Formats: sequence, C-alpha cells, structure tokens
Amino acid sequence: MPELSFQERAKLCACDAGRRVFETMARKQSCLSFNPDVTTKAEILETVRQVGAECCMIKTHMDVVSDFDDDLVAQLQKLSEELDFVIFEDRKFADIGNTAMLQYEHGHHRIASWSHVTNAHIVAGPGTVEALKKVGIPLKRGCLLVAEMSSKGTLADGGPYTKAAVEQAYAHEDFVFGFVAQRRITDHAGFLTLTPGVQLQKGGDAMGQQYNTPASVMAKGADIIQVGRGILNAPDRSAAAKEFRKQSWEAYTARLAE
Ligand code: 6AU
Repeated sequence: MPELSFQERAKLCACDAGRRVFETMARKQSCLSFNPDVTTKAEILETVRQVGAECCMIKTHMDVVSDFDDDLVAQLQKLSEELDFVIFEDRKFADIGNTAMLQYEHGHHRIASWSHVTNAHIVAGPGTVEALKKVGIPLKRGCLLVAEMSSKGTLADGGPYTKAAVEQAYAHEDFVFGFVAQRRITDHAGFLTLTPGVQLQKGGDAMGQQYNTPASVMAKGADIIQVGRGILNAPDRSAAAKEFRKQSWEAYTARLAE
C-alpha cells in the first residue's frame, strides 16, 4: 500500500484530538515530540520556549513536577497556541476503569481538563480505556495505547499483548488514535505510531532505556519520534531539536516518495 501523507491520514482518523495531531504535523512539517522530563515549573517552561517551535507535540510527566500548579498549565496552554503544538500528558493509566477515570478527571493534576492527549497501558483489560473515554470524549481528547515499550526486558514486546492493544484501539477509534510502539503495528493509516527511545546515536542509559536513531525508527513506521534527553542534555537544545526534526521529516518524505 502506498504511504499516505499526514493530511490524508487526518481524514482517516476518527478521533478529534488525533486529527489535530496529524494536522499539526502536516502544517508544521514536524514529526518531533519533545519531553522536558524536569522537575520544576520554571525548567519546563524554559525548555518548551527553547524548542517548542520545532515540535508537533510536547509530552509532560506532571507527577514529577514539585511545584505543579494551575499557572503552569495556563502557561503551557498559552505556549501551545503561540508555538503550535499539542499537549500530551504521559500518565500511562493502568488501573481498573473506575480508578483510571477518577485519576484522569480529578486529583491534583486534573489531566483531562488541559491535556489534549494522554496514554494508557492495556494490562488491566479493556475497562481502562472504556472508562477514560467517558471523560475524554466530551472534551475532545485522545489517547495512545502503550503497545510496545522501549526498555530492556519489556513484556510489551510485539506478541499477543501488542495484538490486544491493536484490538482495543479498533474498538475505540473515536478516542484511541494510535500507539506508543517501536514500529508500525497496524495497516490502518488513521492510527498514529509514536516511538520513544530515540537519540542521534544508537545506545541506552544505565536504567534499561534503549535508543535508536530517528532514521531507523522512521523506517520501521514511526510517525512521531519521542525525544527527551537527546535534546534536554544537548549543549544547544534548539539546535538539537532542529536536527531531530530535520532527520525525522526527511525520513518521512523519503517514505512518501517510495
Ligand atoms: O528520550 P528519553 O529517554 O529521555 O525519554 C523518553 C520518554 C520518557 C518515557 O517515559 C517515555 O518517553 N517512554 C514511553 C512513553 C512515551 O509512553 C514509552 C516507552 O516505551 N519508553 C519511553 O521512554 O518520558
């Protein structure tokens, strides 16, 4: 099957937030999502100001931010409009439906109220995503399912577990618009693949993370490369983000030309 453009794929995506992601990617010509995994509000906002212009998406882990408050959310939302990126809170919901629903809507972070996109594990069965959807759909939110992981020894490794994630996604296309995975795991072009574990050189960290290059993950069908420390620890973050953006966009356009 010929590779479709992100604009064409937006039309095949049944989820409002998912379409917004595809359209942002096409408009900005960016397959880059950056995660500022830092622990203060000031550092998050500083890094997002440095690289947000290069990104289609900014991914957060608000539960590591010591001074999280509503103003951080307000400032992030403002930057999302100014710099044109989608906000993705990487909460990896994993509990039974009722608990996941409460975690998504309530608590200190009230994730559903501000994050366009979130993600979920499927380990607890279909109840998790069914419950998240009840909160997310009225707010036009979207969800990615964690189908494969980048870490050494993961149990989400392409076998029956990954297949179950695909089945759950098909059952909830209006809310689930794709996967966190190491490669494309379905032919459905309306589903998006976000691949973490990306740096400019292949390698890993001391705690099991495994890295591949932008070109190699794009060749396996990634649509978005998820980059954290490859940008965060670079001497010039803006230059690093530009390089990740360039390498992944070139790989995408090469795929279209095949
Ligand atoms: O580039 P890094 O290693 O600094 O950051 C990678 C980011 C982290 C992880 O929590 C996340 O990507 N991640 C995920 C996601 C996005 O769900 C899944 C996975 O398999 N591996 C992974 O690293 O914020």
